Amino acid sequence: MYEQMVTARYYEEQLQEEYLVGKQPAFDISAGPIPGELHLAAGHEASGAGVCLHLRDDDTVTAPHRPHHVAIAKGVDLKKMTAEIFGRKTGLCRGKGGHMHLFDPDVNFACSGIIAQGCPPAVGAAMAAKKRNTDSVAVAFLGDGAIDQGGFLESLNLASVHDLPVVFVIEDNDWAISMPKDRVTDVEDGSRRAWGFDLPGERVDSDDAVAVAEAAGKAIARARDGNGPTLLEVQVHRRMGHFMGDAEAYRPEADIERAKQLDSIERIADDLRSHGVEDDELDEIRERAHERVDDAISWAKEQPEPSPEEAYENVFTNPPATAATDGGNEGGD
Ligand SMILES: Cc1ncc(C[n+]2csc(CCOP(=O)(O)OP(=O)(O)O)c2C)c(N)n1
Ligand SMILES: [Mg+2]
Repeated sequence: MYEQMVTARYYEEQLQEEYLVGKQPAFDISAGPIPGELHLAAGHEASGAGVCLHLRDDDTVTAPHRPHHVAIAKGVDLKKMTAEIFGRKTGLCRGKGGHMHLFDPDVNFACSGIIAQGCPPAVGAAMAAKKRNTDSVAVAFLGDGAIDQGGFLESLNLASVHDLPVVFVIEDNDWAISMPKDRVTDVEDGSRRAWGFDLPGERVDSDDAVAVAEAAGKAIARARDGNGPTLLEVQVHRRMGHFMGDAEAYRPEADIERAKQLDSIERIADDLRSHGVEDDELDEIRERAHERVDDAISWAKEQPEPSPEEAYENVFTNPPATAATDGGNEGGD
């Protein structure tokens, strides 16, 4: 878990630098090597590492718009994922998805920028696993801002009534963009949503990867053993703005400071030390993680960009009639 967590943190620190290239002084979201939005998950690492520790490649994971820590812990190909984020042709989705739309069929991972969108497909994957008589499970990650969405609530119901092997993991970072949680819901503990669907619900009230791993271990074993779904909520903290370029004028300084102090990585490192792991060993793990990230980023930056003609391949539309060229598709519908 420590290795996954330091990989994710360092990965995002590097992406942060790359992202800012060419975007300043006046913030231009489309400029630079990483065009578009970028939502960093620094401060969420305990949740991805603690849950995915129990998963196999054939288990399915869906994540929301803040996906990197989960993707890394699930074992998504780091090179192809980075190429995707840089919009390169060899990326997971040929450079068309970007950082919110990563899809890796080798490890059954997908994410989406639409809030709560990952819940119905996770239920579908769980239903498929059950019908095929396998012991694969599915996990849907979502944010606290998604717990009032219909897609989530309907997924809980379907999972419950069909006893499906699926676990829902709410990452509660107290914020949905600039909206504090208590202004949009009266349910302080999101795992209580489970009660209305006759499911077990549990909240892990700290950024503690070991506590997450314990709660997730029980929930995933329950799903794998054919005993149905569970809803977990994990307290995490958003160390950054909602996305890169967010000035966070709405956020009290003390809250930003608090998020930085509650560092799950420091916490797990202290845990490991108290169990006799030497600093040298931790350094070795960190160095190995950094090397892997540096390799992935330099590989991705050398990859070719897709050609403009490829824009209409593998999508559900044809080029507009005005864009038709010789031998091209004259559709427009
Ligand atoms: C269905 C839908 N509504 C609104 C948005 C715009 N939006 C993007 S992120 C976000 C807030 C998400 O908050 P939360 O689920 O708590 O995740 P966090 O960003 O805190 O990790 C919203 C409303 C969206 N992407 N999809
Ligand atoms: Mg949130």
